[in-house]
Amino acid sequence: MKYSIHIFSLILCLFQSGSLEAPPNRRYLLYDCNPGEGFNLRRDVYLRIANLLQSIRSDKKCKNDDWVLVLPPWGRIGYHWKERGMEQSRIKWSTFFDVESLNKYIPVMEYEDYIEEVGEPMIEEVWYLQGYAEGWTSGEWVEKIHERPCIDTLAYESGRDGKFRGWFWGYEETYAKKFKCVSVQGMAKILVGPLCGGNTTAKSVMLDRGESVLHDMFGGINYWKCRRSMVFSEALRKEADKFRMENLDSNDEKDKTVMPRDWRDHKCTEDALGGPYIALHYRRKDFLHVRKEGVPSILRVAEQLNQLMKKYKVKKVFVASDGTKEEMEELKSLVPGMVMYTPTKEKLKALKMGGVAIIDQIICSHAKYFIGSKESTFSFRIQEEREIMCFQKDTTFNRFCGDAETSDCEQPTRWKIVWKSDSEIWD
Ligand SMILES: Nc1nc2c(ncn2[C@@H]2O[C@H](COP(=O)(O)OP(=O)(O)OP(=O)(O)O)[C@@H](O)[C@H]2O)c(=O)[nH]1
Ligand SMILES: *[C@@H]1O[C@H](CO)[C@@H](O)[C@H](O)[C@H]1NC(C)=O
Repeated sequence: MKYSIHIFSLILCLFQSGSLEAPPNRRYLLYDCNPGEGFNLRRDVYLRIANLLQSIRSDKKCKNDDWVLVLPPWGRIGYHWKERGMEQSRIKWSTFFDVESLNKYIPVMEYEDYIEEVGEPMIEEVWYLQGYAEGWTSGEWVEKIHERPCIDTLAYESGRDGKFRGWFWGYEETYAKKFKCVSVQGMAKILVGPLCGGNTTAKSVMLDRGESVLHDMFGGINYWKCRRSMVFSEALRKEADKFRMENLDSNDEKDKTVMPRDWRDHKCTEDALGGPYIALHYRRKDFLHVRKEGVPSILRVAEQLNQLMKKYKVKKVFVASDGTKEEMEELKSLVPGMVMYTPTKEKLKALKMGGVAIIDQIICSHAKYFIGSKESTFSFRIQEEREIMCFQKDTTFNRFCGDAETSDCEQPTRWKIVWKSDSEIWD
């Protein structure tokens, strides 16, 4: 009796450790971005590539293939995630996002599951997306795509074994069998033809510099469907909710921001109210140099925050910022009602830069009134989150004017959600 149980669990074990069975017509789309791109722009590139996958899956030429998107692990991306002494590589998407929710829009998988399914850390082809060496020749913008010689120095090198090595998210064993440069000018959809039998029969293709292609339809139905599927991970939502509850007297029932378990079931039937606080995303650091005119001084911000708190009859203002400790202390001295999310060292290590950024974004997105920073993708993502939760436009698309600007400076524009069906938009 005892024996048979052991043998049984041994067999089970063998089954579980062997590589997972993939359907025979499975094909994998992988992608990455320029290492300099930050977290919030990368979230935008996900939408473009996810919708490319969606187009591939609904294209007749590809109907015999079962394409899946492999999620590029997070790491020390951009200029901001380089914190010393913090382990930040090979971070799974599930650390930040609810992968089950992503899967309700298109099939996705984590990179490590890909390796397991394929049986080795190998990608058949890497296509390095680039522009055209000659630029725009005719002056007229036309969509085009061609295999071309590489313009930049190679980011991938082939070794004596004929394998291409490069940056694969810190997975040093990973290699590619083939590498080429592809000049492209156009929307993501332009890749459907070449990927669907036109130029390759490879089972796995990675598009590097994925940010080179544009949205098929910015703000269209698929843009928003895909955006809504990017639900944050449960752990991060819980942490943010706990903070709202304990520090801002805010919870979803009271604030009318309850979201269904399945994002596909959500509709805007009434406006969200938000918690009894206003929120500010105050982007500083490099913006103090590169976007100087759009960044208001601490003094000016303090004045306006105090006015807004009166106007909205609240005692608290939540501030998310990449400013220094000194800058934030100065602001706090002028705005006593100011609250920030400041994790302990240990917690920061566990959450990583991305987790803290998301928690800040969740708290900002639940405020009664939100003010962002000019041209910050970090602020854009908060505005989208509020659009999705059915906040009124004028509580969401705001920014403070820079000190040298007039007080009627241009405000951010709204990205309107379209709830209609695809065909109605295209007709
Ligand atoms: N926690 C937190 N981090 C922030 C905040 N503002 C900026 N950051 C950090 O700085 C980075 C800057 O934004 P990124 O999204 O990386 O870069 P980006 O896409 O160029 O965004 P912008 O430069 O804001 O347009 C974020 O990823 C965060 O790590 C903030 O309010 N809170
Ligand atoms: C696809 O193949 C055609 C014909 O060989 C070639 O002209 C074109 O540049 C290729 N495109 C891509 C994206 O590889």
